[in-house]
Amino acid sequence: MVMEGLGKSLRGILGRIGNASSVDDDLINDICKDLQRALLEADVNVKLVLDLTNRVKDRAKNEPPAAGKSMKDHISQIIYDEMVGLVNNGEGIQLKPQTIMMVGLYGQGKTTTTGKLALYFTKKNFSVGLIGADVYRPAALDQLKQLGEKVNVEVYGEPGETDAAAIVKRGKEHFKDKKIIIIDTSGRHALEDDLIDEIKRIAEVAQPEERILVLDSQVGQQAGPQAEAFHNAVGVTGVILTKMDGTAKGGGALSAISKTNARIVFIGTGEHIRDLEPFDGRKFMSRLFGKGDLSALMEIASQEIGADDRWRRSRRTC
Ligand SMILES: Nc1nc2c(ncn2[C@@H]2O[C@H](COP(=O)(O)OP(=O)(O)OP(=O)(O)O)[C@@H](O)[C@H]2O)c(=O)[nH]1
Ligand SMILES: [Mg+2]
Repeated sequence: MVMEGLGKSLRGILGRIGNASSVDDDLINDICKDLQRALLEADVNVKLVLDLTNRVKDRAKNEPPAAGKSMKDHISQIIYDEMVGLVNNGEGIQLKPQTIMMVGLYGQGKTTTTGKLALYFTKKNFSVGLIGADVYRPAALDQLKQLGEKVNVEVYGEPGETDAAAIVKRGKEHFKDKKIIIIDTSGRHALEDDLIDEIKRIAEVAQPEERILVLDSQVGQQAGPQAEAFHNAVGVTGVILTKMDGTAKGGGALSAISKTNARIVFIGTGEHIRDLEPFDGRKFMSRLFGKGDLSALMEIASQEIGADDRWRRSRRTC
């Protein structure tokens, strides 16, 4: 899978730095090329990729390593920091009255995450109402109602009604005194025109401040086109990456945020209603790079080059 390939490529880049006999222009240029290739293959926007590698080169050239750090450590740290910067591209969800619309393909975790968000906002002392606008799957409303009961939040739904936008219109009216309204929408196995039409109509009626793309962390190279289609339809403002409790590293999120310019706001870490964590770019990147690899590599790298030599050599790079 391409996205797991990203983690592998990133680990390969750190490995290449660790194994190099010295840090010089050629090495920096080569690893920047590897980094470009890895990110472009992961569907990250060309401009973002070029900006990132230019910053890596610039910093490698102009920033001295911290005391006691080898050039290898230094370069690895710069790459890691810049990758964190790529995913840390905005604030979390604001704690203010608002309407939040969930979108995403079938089974990504929209309904579960709607329940989790309801709990999150009630804990912050907001009144919350949930609207069940999935008219596609018959059991969807019951699933949402069960979640609503768990967190003591009212769910508005109209069994039998097939017009999702009409439900949302009446649901918003019903919840006019609630501070937070969250709309659960239906999914499909693949991107289909009727789904896109439906969410467009819902967004028109609901005027949601947040349009959240719910993305399963296992989604690989399809993450980019999916995100793009939802973004073209409703303008995605945020991404929630679900099922991060599994083995997937969530590299697809990079393409999703690259296509939408949205930020990742939360990650889902389990099936339970409490399993929602604010997104942490450093944690995410450590996982993508492969836990422990960075610090282990830095330890090896730091033993190889003498401290006095480092800064002098670094000035010759790039
Ligand atoms: N392990 C794990 N499972 C999750 C997480 N989020 C959702 N799930 C599970 O994923 C499955 C699908 O979740 P739903 O919330 O029904 O997904 P959906 O996007 O609403 O699906 P549709 O409405 O059918 O499009 C369920 O079995 C959830 O329990 C998560 O963060 N971790
Ligand atoms: Mg659902």
